[in-house]
Amino acid sequence: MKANSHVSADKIRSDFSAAMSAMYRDEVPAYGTLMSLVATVNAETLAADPHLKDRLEATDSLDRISEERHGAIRLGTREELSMMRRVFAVMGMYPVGYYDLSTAGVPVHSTAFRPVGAESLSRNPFRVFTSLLRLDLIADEALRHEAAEVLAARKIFTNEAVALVERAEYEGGLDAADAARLVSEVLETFRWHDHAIVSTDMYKRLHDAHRLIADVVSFKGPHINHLTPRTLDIDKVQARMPEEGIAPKAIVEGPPTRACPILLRQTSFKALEEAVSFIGADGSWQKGSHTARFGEIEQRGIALTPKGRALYDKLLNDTRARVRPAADGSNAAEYEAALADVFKAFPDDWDGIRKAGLGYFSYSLTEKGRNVSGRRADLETAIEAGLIRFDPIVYEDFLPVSAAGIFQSNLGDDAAQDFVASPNQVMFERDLGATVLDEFAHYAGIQRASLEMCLGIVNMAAAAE
Ligand code: OOG
Ligand code: NI
Repeated sequence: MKANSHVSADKIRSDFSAAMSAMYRDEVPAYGTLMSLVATVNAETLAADPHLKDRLEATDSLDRISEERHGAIRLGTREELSMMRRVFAVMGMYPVGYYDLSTAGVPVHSTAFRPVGAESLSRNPFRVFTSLLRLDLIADEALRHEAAEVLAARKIFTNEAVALVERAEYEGGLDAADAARLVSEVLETFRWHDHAIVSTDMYKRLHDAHRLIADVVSFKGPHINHLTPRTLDIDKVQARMPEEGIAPKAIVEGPPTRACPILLRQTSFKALEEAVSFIGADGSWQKGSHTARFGEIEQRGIALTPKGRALYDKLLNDTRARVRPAADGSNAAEYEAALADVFKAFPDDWDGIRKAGLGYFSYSLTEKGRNVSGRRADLETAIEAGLIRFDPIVYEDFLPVSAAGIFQSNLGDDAAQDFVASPNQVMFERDLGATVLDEFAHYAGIQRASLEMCLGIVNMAAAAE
């Protein structure tokens, strides 16, 4: 097949995220309500701030502002994880970052499959936070074996999906018809199944070990557990959820509201209790329920350097030492006040963040810089002379503490449980069949390349004088 008849990975990803969105809205009506609320608030925010509108018009496509930015799934075996990696690669999504959630009482470790590179991100930024269950963290040996057996017997990908992925790998891409088939075949993997593959009794035992284990092991496939559109005003959406009849989690995860947003703020509505049938002792179906699926929203800010991230982590810990947010929301206002107060220690102007080495920036030449002549300049001189400008690089990844907060509120707030912290990136990468991209190195690389380009041009011009 000629390579030029292949559709781009970006297009397959866009089609896939659109298909997933339609399926999820259909399966979880409250999610559709959240989507409409987000669209309304985004429209209001834009109408109230023409400056914001101009800025977004220049950098993002406005018509896609309220679309999904991410979703999440939880896998059971290494075979599932490595196949998922191959599926996402066809969609231009690659594993970035390693997240150990055992520290937060959740027996999984994770990565984010996402587009890498400004152009792919701007075409469609959809990513999937993908967790792998760690049966090694389950104390009950008998249960561990049973769970492993159930997982080994299930098949989460259709034969057609696997065949299409193999074709894409072999031929370097897919034509339009195959790409469309891949999207619909892969969608099957993420679909909800209201008939479990375990008995009521086993579900209960899995659930008692950890609710998340029951969620991963009991079903035919790794149903998408949430989707997350982008909001321009997360506080407003959080405040208005109850008016729309959906119950938000107690607090917005992540940093406080700021003039210069950092990292990622996110919140969700609580997972819904859904009817599920389990296999009865006599082979008939028994009615029961399961709680897993929810809707989330996110607002992103600047990517932080290791130094900035360490400061963020410290301030978040300090806040939580002062006020521990209660699951029922009873001290949410107090927590928010403490968060805002503690985070005063984090500079809240772009140049302050830059000069303190806390965030990553992309440098570019100004109009004046493009027509530069004269003396050689170092970066600070060139910025002061108005030759070079800097813009924050958006954080495209996730935050383990926030992720744990999201997991926790959606697993039921009584599910908090302690595991010994045991990050195992080596094991994760072996199971994945690839290494994950280091997010810090990646942002640093973008910053460095932009800087070298600018200084190169400024100083080349000076040298030519
Ligand atoms: C994933 C939670 C992580 C986020 O936004 O931090 C996540 C899960 O619940 O499976 O999506
Ligand atoms: Ni999420």
